[in-house]
Amino acid sequence: MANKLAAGNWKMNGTTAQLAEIDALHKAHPDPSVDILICPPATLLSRLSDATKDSAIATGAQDCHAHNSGAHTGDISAEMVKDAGGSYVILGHSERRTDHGETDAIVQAKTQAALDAGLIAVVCIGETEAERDAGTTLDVLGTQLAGSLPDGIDGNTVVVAYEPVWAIGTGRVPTLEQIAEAHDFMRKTLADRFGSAADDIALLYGGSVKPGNASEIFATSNVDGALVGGASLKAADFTGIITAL
Ligand code: G2H
Repeated sequence: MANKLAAGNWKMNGTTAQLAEIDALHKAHPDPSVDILICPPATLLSRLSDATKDSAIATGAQDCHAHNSGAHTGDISAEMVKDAGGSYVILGHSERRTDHGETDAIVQAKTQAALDAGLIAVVCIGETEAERDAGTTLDVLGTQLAGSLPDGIDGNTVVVAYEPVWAIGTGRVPTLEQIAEAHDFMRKTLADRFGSAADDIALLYGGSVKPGNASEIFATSNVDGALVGGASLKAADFTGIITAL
């Protein structure tokens, strides 16, 4: 298995002043055995990539279009992410699925575009609170995995993030048993479809990860890292999470 991955998703937060947190992150000398990724708003990707290019911190976008170019006002393509210095792209985040009506088929097409451009796709899945209450969590995760991932992927091209929708930005975190159940299910589902190529696909947990809960989450079965929103905005918090990995 590759290094653990600490991925920061800045969401729609940060203007140029936010780049100071990267200086602070560099100065904190985070654990070199942990891969670090920051996905800022698209407006900061080029500058952030320049600021991190001689460091171990990778950068990425929070979305890309399924096409490389064309009349798609407001969108950016995977090639543009790559050109701006990014090496990853988050796809299918629940906020994209909810706010922009992204279906599994759209996420799959975007993932294929990302792979074609040479990016690593961080594909997000997760159940709503109603789905968990109805006892359909694993069915939902299975459907999202089947529909969102293209054929032919492996650990060099895709990372999967489990983000229960009800845990995102809420401060609520699943029990360790619930996280383990979801991650064990994802590992088996990926192995059933992709065989040994899936062995190295990193499985991230995301949803209200903080320095104070990171250690126990990272010690959970089949958790290979975290996708972190709010706590990635401050270098001190993010360093605390990296240190816990
Ligand atoms: C889940 C996560 C980052 P937060 O969306 O993807 O955000 O850590 O703020 O819950």
